[in-house]
Amino acid sequence: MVKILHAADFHLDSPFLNLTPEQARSRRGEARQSVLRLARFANAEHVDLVLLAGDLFDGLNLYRETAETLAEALAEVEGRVFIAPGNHDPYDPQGPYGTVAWPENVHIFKHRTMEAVELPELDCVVYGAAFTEPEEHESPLRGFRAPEDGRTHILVLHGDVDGGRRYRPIPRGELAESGLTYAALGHVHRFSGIQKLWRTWWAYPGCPEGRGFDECGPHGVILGTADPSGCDLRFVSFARRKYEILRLNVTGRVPETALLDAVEGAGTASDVYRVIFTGETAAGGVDLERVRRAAADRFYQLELRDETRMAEDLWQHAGEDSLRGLFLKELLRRRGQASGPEEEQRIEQAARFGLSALESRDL
Ligand SMILES: [Mn+2]
Repeated sequence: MVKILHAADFHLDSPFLNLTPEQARSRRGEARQSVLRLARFANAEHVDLVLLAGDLFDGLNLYRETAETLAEALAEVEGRVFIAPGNHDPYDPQGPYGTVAWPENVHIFKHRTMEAVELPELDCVVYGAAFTEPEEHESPLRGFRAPEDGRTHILVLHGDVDGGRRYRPIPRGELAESGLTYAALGHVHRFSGIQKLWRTWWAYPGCPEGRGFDECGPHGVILGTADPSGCDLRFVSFARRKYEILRLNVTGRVPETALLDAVEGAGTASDVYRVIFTGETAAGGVDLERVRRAAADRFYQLELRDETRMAEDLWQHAGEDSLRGLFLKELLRRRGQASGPEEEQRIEQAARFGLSALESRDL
């Protein structure tokens, strides 16, 4: 039985979206730290093999210290480490995989064709291949078949199970016929679930940290055991910060109270939140600055959006014999002829600005 930890798509030195430049810099530092955290976690779990399925670096023009930090962190791993470079960090003799002094326990796959590393002490063979260019159109699994010899056969590979041809297509049929015990894949940024095709288990762990609102929810790594008779694997949440999008209907509620109630006890201080207010509000809409003052310290970063509609009863003043009535009547007419939701939204905005202006003049 082999104990494994499978991770991928660190994308170290990513630009990080939706953060201030200082926060982005600090997050790049955290990302490097998280590799050290991963190494220590592997040791605490007595892992034999750490399988890193590519895109560890976001690009090859990375900060040199990032690759060195990764090498130092991986040197702490008591088990063996296997790296299969991906489309963002293809193997290049002049690049970080070729030039940094990687510790002895780290094996980096360097070729686009399949290579096998035998580990007799574990009764195990680890296979892998690298991207050597930003695109690879061939599957190294074509015609591949691991022998049925009572050993555990593990693959580490960056590629695309259900995608197009550009980033190394991995046909499901080839996985099913591979005879592999486990295929530790990388490329897809969201945990795939632990999958099985015929006798071969496979999974994408996703990236261990979300990097933007397109990578919301839990992120982590895969931990467990592999054995010729099967695998016992589970997802372990590992992200230090989560990205979340919260839609909050504030009809009849004070927006900052609604927000504080919604996250009460949720431990959001490390998380990046986008809060979208919906529902109906008074003419002025949501006072986002006031919400920010009341709630910003509950989050690492808080982004606020007002997508509320003006309360329907405000439009009822459209019948009045007053400047406000005439103004609303004209906007109602235009709203009736609006070409789509975008124009309706603009008319809504116009009504809000107009009404606040008129109200403050006390007509
Ligand atoms: Mn990729």
